[in-house]
Amino acid sequence: SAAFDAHAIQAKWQRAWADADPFRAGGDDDKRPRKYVLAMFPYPSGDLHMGHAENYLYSDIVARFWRHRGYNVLHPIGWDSFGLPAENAAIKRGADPRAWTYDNIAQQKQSLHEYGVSFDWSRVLHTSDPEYYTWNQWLFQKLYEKGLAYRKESPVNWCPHDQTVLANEQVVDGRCERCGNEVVKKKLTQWYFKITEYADRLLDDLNQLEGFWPQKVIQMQRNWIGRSVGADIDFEIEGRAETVTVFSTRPDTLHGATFMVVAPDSDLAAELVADSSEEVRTRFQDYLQTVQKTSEIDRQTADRPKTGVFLDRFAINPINGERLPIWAADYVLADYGHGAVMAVPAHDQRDLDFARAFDLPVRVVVDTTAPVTGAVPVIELDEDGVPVMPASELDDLDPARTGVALTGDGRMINSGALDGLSKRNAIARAIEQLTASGTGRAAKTYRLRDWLISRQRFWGTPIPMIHTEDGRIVPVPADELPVRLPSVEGLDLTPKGASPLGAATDWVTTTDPETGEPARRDPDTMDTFVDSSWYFLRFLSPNDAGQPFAPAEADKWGPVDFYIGGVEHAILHLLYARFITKALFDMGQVEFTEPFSSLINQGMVILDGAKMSKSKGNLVLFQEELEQHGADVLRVALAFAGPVEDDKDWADVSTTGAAKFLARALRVAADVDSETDVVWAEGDTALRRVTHRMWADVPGLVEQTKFNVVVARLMELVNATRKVIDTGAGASDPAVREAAEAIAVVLDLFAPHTAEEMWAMLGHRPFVGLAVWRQPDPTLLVEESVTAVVQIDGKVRGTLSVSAKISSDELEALARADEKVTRALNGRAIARAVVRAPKVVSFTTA
Ligand code: ANZ
Repeated sequence: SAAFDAHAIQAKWQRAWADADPFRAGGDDDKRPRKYVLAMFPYPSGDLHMGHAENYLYSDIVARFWRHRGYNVLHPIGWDSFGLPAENAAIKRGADPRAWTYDNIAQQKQSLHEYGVSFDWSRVLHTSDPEYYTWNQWLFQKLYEKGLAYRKESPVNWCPHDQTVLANEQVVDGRCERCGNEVVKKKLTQWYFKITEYADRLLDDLNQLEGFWPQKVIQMQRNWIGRSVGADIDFEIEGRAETVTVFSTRPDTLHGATFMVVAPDSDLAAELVADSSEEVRTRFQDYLQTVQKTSEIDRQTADRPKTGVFLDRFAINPINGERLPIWAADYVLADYGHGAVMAVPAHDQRDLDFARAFDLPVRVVVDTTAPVTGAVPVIELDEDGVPVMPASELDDLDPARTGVALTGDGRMINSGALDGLSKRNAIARAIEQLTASGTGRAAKTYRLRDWLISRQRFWGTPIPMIHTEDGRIVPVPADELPVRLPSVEGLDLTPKGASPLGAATDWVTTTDPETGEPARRDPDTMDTFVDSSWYFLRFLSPNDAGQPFAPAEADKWGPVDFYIGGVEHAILHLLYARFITKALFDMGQVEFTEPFSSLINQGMVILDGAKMSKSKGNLVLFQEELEQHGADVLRVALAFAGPVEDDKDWADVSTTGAAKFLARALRVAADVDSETDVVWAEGDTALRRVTHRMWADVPGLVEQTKFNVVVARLMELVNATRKVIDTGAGASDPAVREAAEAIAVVLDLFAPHTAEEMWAMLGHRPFVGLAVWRQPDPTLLVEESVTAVVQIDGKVRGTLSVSAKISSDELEALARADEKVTRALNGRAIARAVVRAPKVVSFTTA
């Protein structure tokens, strides 16, 4: 009998796998169909954690499943090994970020080996290897050639104390989250990738991911891209030659515009105020200073008190020639639309709040109480020809008094030729009018911003560009790539707002490739999201020294069939990868436009209802759990803990239960006489039914990632087998061997070491990981059936053999279609049917 020694079994089979390499993806001579299974690659900050344990377990289940189903599976692993944590750790300890990174990678590799994940270890990549990042540089230059990589000056968050740029998320209440100092906006010239050029495609192609990606992720991407459809409208400005254009989703409300608002931190505001009085300019400058300390996130918060400054300038409404005062206020953002809005306080809440704060007029132009469908209501006019509002209802809703903007649909009023139209028609008509008069046009605006990719940091891919003395910026010649990172020795990595690479004199000094004159390398490094935007392609030919990936391999393997990772990557990584894939498609490098055909977000592993974190001291350490329980117990316990997408509370995860189950499974295999011949189609029928039901159901369950249900089915089968061994026909019953083999193959998805051990005990040669899935015997799958009686006018005219679970509708349909019944009816119509599933159908004829 088998004592369950998890660690011994584990070590034995890991050695065998290392020797035979059974999980390496097949090459061109492999004629099996292909599947590309990928889990988001880890960042090497310290040891792996329980989130990784989940992530790589799930991808492994899927990879192993497809191998059993006869597929040539690619399941690679690599490391996302550039980035700030390495640099910060190095600064803290005065060490080399390289050493820290590669030590951690070695530790993580070891853990994943011990975890028994069926990776193709021949394809490992690290993004911090020059062999990898040289292709980031290639990609950068390709995008540059296409005009998709460019430099521009724009305001970014700047902490004067830490001397560094901060992400929006790192600014809390206007202060640096690290040191608490006030953050300012600073104009810096940075490199960008022009992701906005792909906004429409990134949005529209989400439709083809419906049903294959989590709905939540699709929605988050839609919101992030944030396409708005409306019009650009040009306003003349008194005393200024150029017009000011505003973007509006509601050109229908143009008659309700009562003032204009510009973003205080826009160039436009500065220009408008330049000719104003000293007093106005001072007030504006004071205001601007406060605004620059406010984060963009706060500025977009709806219910903040409204602040602003009148600029003493006026715009002219193109539709009715009205004079609109121009204000600067921080609820208008400099980099959205055109940084200016026509304010329609009656129908826009932010404008209304502002109008009420500064006593500006409010004019209702949409009667939201009027029905939108049906005939256009007759609008009553008073003696001056002004429409009379249905006082009783609309007056009650007066936004100036209630403080609630009327944002709903209705009929236009106070709007000249637009009067009586519904919102949709009025928008169309207004755009027509604007277009005809040359003062506006249909337009779209996006929330999506271009991707700022330069970082003033050391541990990243050097940007492969050269700044010449005469101010040109030219690519490093292709044959000089990669631009390698210099040694860290002698460099001070503490953030000083400029890249530490700028101080690496020997490194930064180069020559102008055209003139041979002295020049400087670009000292910035790339955002590490560039590295991860295309890594799934590098896995296809990871050792290719001549190109980033072999396009022929991409045709064969791409796109990724199954991608799994945390929901924290819902926007950035996935959006960037989608963008780069489309850019590569346009360059003719790949033949698909979406990188990941299906996506799953696994839940988090929490402890006692709380997210685990180092600072809370509630970390469950992967390596410790691995050492304590062994891989298979950990894997089964996690897989059984709940649905993939749900958070799992480690306090509820039963490693004891998993260990008992594995010992029971192993004991079943030990009890089977390995000498007896396999005689299929014989033995205990009840047990055979359970076995074949499992064969039949598991594929669907795995494809729906209901892994916990599969474990439950395995437990059921182990118990059923045990029962036959102990109290039924005994261990020599062929149905017992059949069940034991089924258990081994399916258990391989979850507990591959135990499964290999069982397989060997059953007298098979390795590896169970490559054993084929058996086709279920259909005769063993038929559900329990019952006999239903069909009566016509009280007489039994037929019987039907149906499933015990049949619905009344189905049963009635079957009865109506039955040949005997039709013959008995002989053309008479059925006036009434009474159905009591699954037993009786009773028809009454007229
Ligand atoms: C007039 C109007 C009337 C508007 C109305 C709305 C309702 P979304 O849908 O988010 O794209 N807007 C335009 N540029 C802006 C900026 N830089 N900062 C802040 N707000 C800006 O919002 C589009 C609407 O937001 C635009 O339509 C504009 O206000 C405002 F009853 O124009 B609207």
